[in-house]
Amino acid sequence: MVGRFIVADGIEGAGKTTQLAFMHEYLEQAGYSVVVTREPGGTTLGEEIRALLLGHRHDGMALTTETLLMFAARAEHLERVIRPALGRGDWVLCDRFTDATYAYQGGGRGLALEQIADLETWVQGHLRPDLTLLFDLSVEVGLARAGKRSAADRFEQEDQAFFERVRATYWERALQNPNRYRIVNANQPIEAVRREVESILAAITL
Ligand code: Z5A
Repeated sequence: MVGRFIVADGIEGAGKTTQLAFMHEYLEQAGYSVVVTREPGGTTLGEEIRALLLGHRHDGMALTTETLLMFAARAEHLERVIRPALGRGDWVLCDRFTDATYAYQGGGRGLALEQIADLETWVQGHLRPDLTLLFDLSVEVGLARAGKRSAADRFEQEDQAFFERVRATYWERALQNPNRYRIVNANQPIEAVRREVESILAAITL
């Protein structure tokens, strides 16, 4: 069996984590062996890097440092989790991946996209997701959903303009790679989003 690498991405509060749980259930019921993971994180070292990236101990961290830490966590994740799972024929469902680096460090913070592309090639070689579900919704709704949770992390404290740039960058990438992306309207009730996601999964598991 050939494994597939599927990523859920989008702005803050888009409902990725909620929908990944449904995707996991759907694929397991269809008989696939599934690994669910996330970025930054997914390994012991990656989760420690995540704490450095999201916490406030290093507010004002240089953009280069932030980007390299994202890719350091990703290198570990690829080596220990993603490549071995795909090698076994498992399906990998990942909450965020390199599109988030383009969107947040590139679009949001202004790092040149070519520099991110260089790191992507170095760390990933030819590996890219087979499919990326972009959960799209207005920044206002996303921030309102996320705001109902715990205190803001280092990314969540950014302003609306930052998240508008992040969202625009996801859209640009999706439009440039239409074969790899499916845009999901995340501005609907959970059950309606779930139905859209299930129809995408049904089409690729035929
Ligand atoms: N980051 C980066 O900068 N560069 C990178 O390369 C990578 C990441 C990989 C952590 O990501 C941060 O890392 C992220 C970008 C940065 N920061 N930001 N912003 P994360 O994915 O762990 O954190 P997150 O985006 O903050 O996740 P999130 O807010 O938890 O979003 P979500 O997973 O998309 O949403 P959710 O947890 O499923 O739902 C949020 C709430 O909304 C929850 O109460 C749900 O019950 C509710 N919800 C969900 N769907 C709906 C619908 N349809 N209607 C109403 N309410 C809903």
